[in-house]
Amino acid sequence: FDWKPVKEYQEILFQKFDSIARISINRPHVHNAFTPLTVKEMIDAMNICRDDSDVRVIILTGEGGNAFCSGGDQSVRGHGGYVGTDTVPRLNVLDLQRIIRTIPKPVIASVAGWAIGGGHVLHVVCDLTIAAENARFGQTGPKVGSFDGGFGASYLARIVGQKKAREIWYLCDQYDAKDALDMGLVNKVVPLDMLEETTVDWARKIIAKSPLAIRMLKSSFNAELDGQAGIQELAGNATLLYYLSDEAKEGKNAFLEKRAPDWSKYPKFP
Ligand code: 2NE
Repeated sequence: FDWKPVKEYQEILFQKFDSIARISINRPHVHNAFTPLTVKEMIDAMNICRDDSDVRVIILTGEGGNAFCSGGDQSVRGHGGYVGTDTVPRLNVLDLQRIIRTIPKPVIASVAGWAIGGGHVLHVVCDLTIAAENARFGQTGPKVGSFDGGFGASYLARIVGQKKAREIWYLCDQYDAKDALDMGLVNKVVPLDMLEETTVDWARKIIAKSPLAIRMLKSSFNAELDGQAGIQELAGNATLLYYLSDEAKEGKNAFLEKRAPDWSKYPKFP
């Protein structure tokens, strides 16, 4: 595929091709563990994707073929979080999770090799996951002195069920691609050399659908689970649609023209 760089970063690649954005962690020497900078760069790329109306689907992946992401880089884990050059301890991957969750475009995790720890949670929060046959999944938190009780626990439990989610966290076992498919943790398993092609194929199938319908569906799936924040997201989309209507424009125009709005001409539905 003719991926074209969108912006240069230190720890990720950010490319685009045919309305598909590709954000890839580029730290294969540590199985694509993330630092605060990796996460900051991913957030920046996601924000660019949000504003770029030509981007319809985002692929999240990792360089090298051996790892999607191995979670937080333990070598920069300090007192209270992961520490970057600014010396501030952070858990900014939680901000990234929320952006993946709420960006009004589908995010597909394309997983080759390890998706472990905080890296596993990243694929969990993506809308869809395509796994290569060499993919291996699991949480390590309780082994290395960490845990993610947010989407990493509650949304995981929504996907695989309470018993399985507790098993994944309490035992910290590793699961291969077939195990993951069997428990509904991934959507499809393909040979490694078909991973990118299949992921792009799925992205293209989504792109062929109504953008607003896909946007409304993503926020609707979230709304059921995300409480007030989920309702806000869905309601924001309702407001967007309302702003497109003549009825809403009449309200604004009447205010600016200092007259009473005339709602009589707009259709009322049963
Ligand atoms: C992923 C796994 C099981 C792979 O094992 P293996 O044997 O195939 O590879 P190896 O030799 O362990 O890893 C290759 C190199 O990558 C580094 C290793 O230290 C090693 O470096 P060298 O010895 O060659 O110099 N590496 C791998 N993962 C790393 C990491 N996360 N941080 C720093 N360096 C890493 C095995 O590597 C493994 O278990 N990795 C650790 C997974 C892990 O525990 N991640 C953190 C979980 S906590 C978290 O992510 C988190 C959270 O819970 C809450 C909020 C935010 C983050």
